Formats: sequence, C-alpha cells, structure tokens
Amino acid sequence: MKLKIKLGDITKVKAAAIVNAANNSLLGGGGVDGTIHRIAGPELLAECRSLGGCETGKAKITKGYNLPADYVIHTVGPVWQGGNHQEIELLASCYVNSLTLAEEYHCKQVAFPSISTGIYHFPIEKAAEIAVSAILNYGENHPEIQLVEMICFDETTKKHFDQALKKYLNGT
Ligand code: AR6
Repeated sequence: MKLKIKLGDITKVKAAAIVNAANNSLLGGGGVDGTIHRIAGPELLAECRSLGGCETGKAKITKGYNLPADYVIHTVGPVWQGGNHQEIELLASCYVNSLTLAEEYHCKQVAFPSISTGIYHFPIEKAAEIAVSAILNYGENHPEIQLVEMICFDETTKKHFDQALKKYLNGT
C-alpha cells in the first residue's frame, strides 16, 4: 500500500471511495460532512437515513451520487475529551474499519480527510500519528488497497501528516 499526503478538497477526489468525518446520526452536519452532502446531493441523505446511524469508531458505506468518488465511507470519530475516554483507540478504529469496508467493496484507492481534528477538536499532532500508523499497519497485511491518500484541507494539517509519516518511516 502506498500512502500519499496531499493538500486539497476531498469532494474533488476521484477515488473509488472517499471517507466522511460524520456524526452518530449520519444525517449530515458541518465541516467536511456538510460539504460532502451538499455536493453528493439529496440522494446521499436518503440513503444515510436508511442506515440507522453509526457508532463512534465504526463505519458505514453508501454510494457517492454526484461526487466523483464511487462510494462514501462514513466514519464517526471521537470527540476529544482530554484523552482518557478511549479517543486514541476509537480514532485508530475509524481508519481500520473504513479500510476494512473499502476492501470489502473492492476499492483499490481510498481518500481520507483528517478525522476528528476539526469540530471534534482532536489534537492534530497526535491524530496524524494515529492515522498514519493505523493506515500503514493495515496496509502491511492487506495489499488489496493499493493507494491511500490523506487529503489535508490546510497547510498545518498537511505539515503534521508529513511529519507523522516521516516519524513512522524512521521508526521513531
Ligand atoms: N476536504 C478535506 N478536508 C476537509 C474538507 C474538505 N472539503 N472540509 C473540512 N476538512 P471536521 P470532525 C477538514 O470538522 O472534527 C461535522 O459537523 C477540516 O479542516 O469536518 O471529525 C460532523 O457532522 C479538518 O481538518 O470533522 C460531525 O458532527 C478535518 O476535515 C463533526 O463535524 C475534519 O474536520 C465531525 O468533526
């Protein structure tokens, strides 16, 4: 598996699957979730209504409708509450469960936003390290997913993901 860190808008990415940073209702919200629903159109919300919500750390899949991506994988990141409420494990689960679902649907390329680091306030430095190691550890045993792109919406997020990748590869 190859992991690329890019600056961009995930709603413009033509991957087999993009991941949405959703909430437990799966009925839309602000941030990247709001943009994904706005661009995908009302059919996405209609399909989401049929899913019965999603637990924190888990993931559910829908079609991409008007998005360039074929599928949207909706995962619910933890709200940062200081770090003693399983936030680390739950964030890692978001990445692993999203990749598992992508593999089940034969998606060879998957694009992620930085889950939980916006409205849910997960500290970016920690979140980037958790994301990079969850993705690359998964990739070691699952060659079916060939490319994972982290689509960073701002320079600071990209800087932290670049650093986290470097650190992971250096084994530090
Ligand atoms: N493409 C890529 N990344 C984006 C985009 C975009 N178009 N828009 C924002 N980001 P957030 P969360 C970045 O707040 O913290 C919603 O209301 C953003 O800059 O979208 O997991 C949901 O319904 C940040 O780096 O998600 C939930 O209630 C990252 O995506 C709640 O927000 C995540 O920020 C989820 O909060």
